[in-house]
Amino acid sequence: MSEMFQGVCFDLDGVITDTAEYHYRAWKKLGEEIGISIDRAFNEQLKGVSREDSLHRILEHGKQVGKYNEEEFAELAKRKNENYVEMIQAVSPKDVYPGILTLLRDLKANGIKIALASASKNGPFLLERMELTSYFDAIADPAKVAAGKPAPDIFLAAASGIGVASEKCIGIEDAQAGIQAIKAAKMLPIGVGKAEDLGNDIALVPSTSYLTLDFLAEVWNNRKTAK
Ligand code: B16
Ligand code: MG
Repeated sequence: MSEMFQGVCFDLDGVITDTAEYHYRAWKKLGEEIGISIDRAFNEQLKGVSREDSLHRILEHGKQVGKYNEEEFAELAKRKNENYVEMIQAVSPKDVYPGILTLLRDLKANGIKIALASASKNGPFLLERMELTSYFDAIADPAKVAAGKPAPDIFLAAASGIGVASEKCIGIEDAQAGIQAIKAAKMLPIGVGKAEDLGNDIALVPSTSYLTLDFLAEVWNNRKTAK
C-alpha cells in the first residue's frame, strides 16, 4: 500500500449527517411562501450549492428572476437560513451518519489529515453539535472562497488547510456540484448516492457505512493500477 492518500476532504451535508434533508425542507417551505414548488428531483440541483446560488436557481425554476430586489433577495435567503438553523439546533452526536466516526478515528490513527470542504456557513456549528470538531485538522471557510461548488475552490482551500497536495487527497460528496468540484480540484472522488445522480464514472457507495479506511484504500489503489 505504497503512496497512500494523505488527506480526506469531507463534504458535510449529506455525508457526515442528514442535514441535506433539513435544507430541502427549509427551501421547500420558502418555496411555498413565494409560490414556487420544489420537489426532491429539483432539490438534487441545490445540494452542495451555496445559499445565494440556491435561491437564484429556485427563482429561475419558478420563473421569478428579477422579481425581488437585492434587499428582498437577502431577506428571503435569511428567512430560509433562520428556518434551517432552528431545525439544526437539536443535532447531536447520535445524528452522525453510520461509519463516519470510525472512519475519522481510523484516518487519524493512520496519520491521514482530515478537512471539511462544506459550502455551509453552518458547518462549524454542526461539527460542534456532533462533537466532531477535534477530528478536523482544517475547516475551509466557504465565505472566503471566490466561487462555490461546482468550482474547485472550497476543496482546494481544504487541501491547502491541511497542507496536502490535492492530488494526494480523496474527496467525499453526496452532490452533483460537489463531485464536479472534487474532479476540478484533481482529487479522487467518492460519491455517496446513486449513479443516476452522481455519474457512473466514479466510486460510489449507497450509504456512509461503506466508507471504511479499507474501502478508501481500495478505491485509491484501483485508481493507481487503472492508470
Ligand atoms: P448554508 P455541503 C451545502 O453543504 C448544502 O448541501 C447546500 O444545500 C447548502 O445550500 C449549502 O451548504 C449552504 O449552506 O446555507 O448553511 O450556508 O453539502 O457543501 O456540506
Ligand atoms: Mg453535501
